Amino acid sequence: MTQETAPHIFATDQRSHWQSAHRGIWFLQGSNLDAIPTLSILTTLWDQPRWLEAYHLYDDHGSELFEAICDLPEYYLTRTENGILETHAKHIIAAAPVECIVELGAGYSKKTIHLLSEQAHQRGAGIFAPIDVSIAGLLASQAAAHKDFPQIDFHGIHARYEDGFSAIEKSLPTLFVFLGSTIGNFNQTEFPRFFRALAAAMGPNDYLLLGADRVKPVKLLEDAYNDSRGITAAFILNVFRNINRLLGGNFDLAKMRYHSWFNPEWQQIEMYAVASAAQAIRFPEANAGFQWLKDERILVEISRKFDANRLQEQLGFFGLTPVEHFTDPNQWFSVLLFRKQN
Ligand code: AVJ
Repeated sequence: MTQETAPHIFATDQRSHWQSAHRGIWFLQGSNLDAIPTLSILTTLWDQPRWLEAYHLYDDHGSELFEAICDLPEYYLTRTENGILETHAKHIIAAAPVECIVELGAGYSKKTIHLLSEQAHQRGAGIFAPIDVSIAGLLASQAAAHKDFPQIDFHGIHARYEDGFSAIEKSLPTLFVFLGSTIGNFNQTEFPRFFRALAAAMGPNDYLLLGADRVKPVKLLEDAYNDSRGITAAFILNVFRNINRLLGGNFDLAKMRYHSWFNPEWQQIEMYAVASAAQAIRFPEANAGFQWLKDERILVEISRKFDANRLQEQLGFFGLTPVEHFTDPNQWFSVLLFRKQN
């Protein structure tokens, strides 16, 4: 363990709780990110309908499959959002006079590079602090950022989003960045909880840049989540391999299939695993089990689609004022800039 002192990106009363395991990578003392999430998995699997938290999709193989999804011709999201940021990064950074960029989710994506590059160009200095539960992702971002932006200070935050953003010093002018329409994964309970916590963590000089996928013709939406190469299906069903590994379960991937559709009332893509034959699911280590009946569905992931204006109004109730709305020529995706109300 290196004896580095936690930097001033952390609030004074938080600083003593953050330690570095690798130079420039910080973690919260006592938070165990490696604990096996047995209860979180079992409680949702016993719910009706049975469902899973999207979080479990991203083991190593799942993360690779998601990278492959981003390159699919049908998956317009990544490409479209990247185009918006490439076109407007200059304007975004000019409109948000900050010292620090905190990104929720690591990755050293093309999208982030547009922002960092403008920060370096317009201000000649800055801090980049990605928050992620993957240490490998943070180390990769760190190596790349050091090389490309030596004038930008890197502080990786190895934590859950909420633990990470709540620790940021409120008087440090910060742009929080949450891209990729990851907010689409939040259900009706998680969504307000997340924004309440984020808004409470933001100081009076802070901004939020949010990527949100929009409602659009159903065919475009459904194709994006049911690609012809079957990569989305593999990504969704892989969660059961991960759960077998984490909990010693016996899900049989050969006896399930992928099904997804756009639910028009809830304005969300719902991604299911459907049992193609009955399976007796057992978790011997937890002394638990259930019958997964033929044709019964487990909801593995949702991806909500948004109306940009309504989303702006809704976030207003959390004290976030819309500053700018950036979109693509088709209006398929929105990148929204908000300012925290004083
Ligand atoms: C990472 C949540 C933005 O909802 O589009 C892609 C995940 N799942 N294809 C999305 C996903 C299946 C993705 N997000």
